[in-house]
Amino acid sequence: MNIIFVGTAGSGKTSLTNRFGNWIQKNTSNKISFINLDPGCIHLPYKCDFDIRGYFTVEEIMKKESLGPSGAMVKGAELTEKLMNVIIEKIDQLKSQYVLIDTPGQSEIFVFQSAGPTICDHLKKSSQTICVYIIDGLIASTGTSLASAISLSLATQMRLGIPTVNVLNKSDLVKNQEIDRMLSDYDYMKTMIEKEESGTMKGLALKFVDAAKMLSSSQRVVQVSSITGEGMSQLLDLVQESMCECGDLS
Ligand SMILES: Nc1nc2c(ncn2[C@@H]2O[C@H](COP(=O)(O)OP(=O)(O)OP(=O)(O)O)[C@@H](O)[C@H]2O)c(=O)[nH]1
Ligand SMILES: [Mg+2]
Repeated sequence: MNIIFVGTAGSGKTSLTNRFGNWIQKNTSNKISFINLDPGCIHLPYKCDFDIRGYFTVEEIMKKESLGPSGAMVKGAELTEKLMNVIIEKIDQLKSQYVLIDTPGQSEIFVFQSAGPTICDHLKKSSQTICVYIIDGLIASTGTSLASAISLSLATQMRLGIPTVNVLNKSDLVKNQEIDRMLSDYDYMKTMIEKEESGTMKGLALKFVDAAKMLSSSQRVVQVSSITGEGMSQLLDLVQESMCECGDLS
């Protein structure tokens, strides 16, 4: 199974890839592998089985092509797509039960350039492939902010065409009962939005939640912390359940 970690810049993709991978290694007998598809990162907490930086880095592209950081990331996505056969072959050779794939800093690079959808399309042909969409707990604490984060997750699912589960990361920093209840019950999230908003904003946020209820691979959002390790077992359950229920979305 391939598990692709996607989320906004700094949401905790790299930390969760590492923590979740280590948790699976310690608590199950399954073989895991780590893949880094972020050419812009400097430090990684895990040892890669495949590292895109072995082929190019954002820094190199910036110098060579006289580009700024975002332009270089876009160029990096194009180069990644060209390497797709190498990446897919490497993943197939690993023969791991869980292949954890870390993606570039800004999620729009992986999701909205063609590299991400193309890679997912090929990965899902050889093995079950799922996206873990990471919501940054620090920027999503009200019903409305959660609804807008969920809208990004839905857009990600639409682009990548694979089952997508939502996690709220950094739970060590954002624990409260309202969030707990909203994440386990979309109807309660709607009740909170009714209280927080009025007019068009309310209507829009409520529609996002309805879409999530209808389309999400799971009716719940698991809370995780890459610092304390909270939620790793629940995340594995969520990933497995969603794969069984959804299969391929195409
Ligand atoms: N408290 C807390 N901090 C976290 C958690 N996960 C990540 N962080 C912190 O958030 C920051 C960003 O984490 P990364 O794992 O690098 O996030 P990322 O999404 O890979 O970042 P980019 O690839 O640069 O977009 C770091 O300072 C992490 O230590 C968490 O669960 N709890
Ligand atoms: Mg990262």
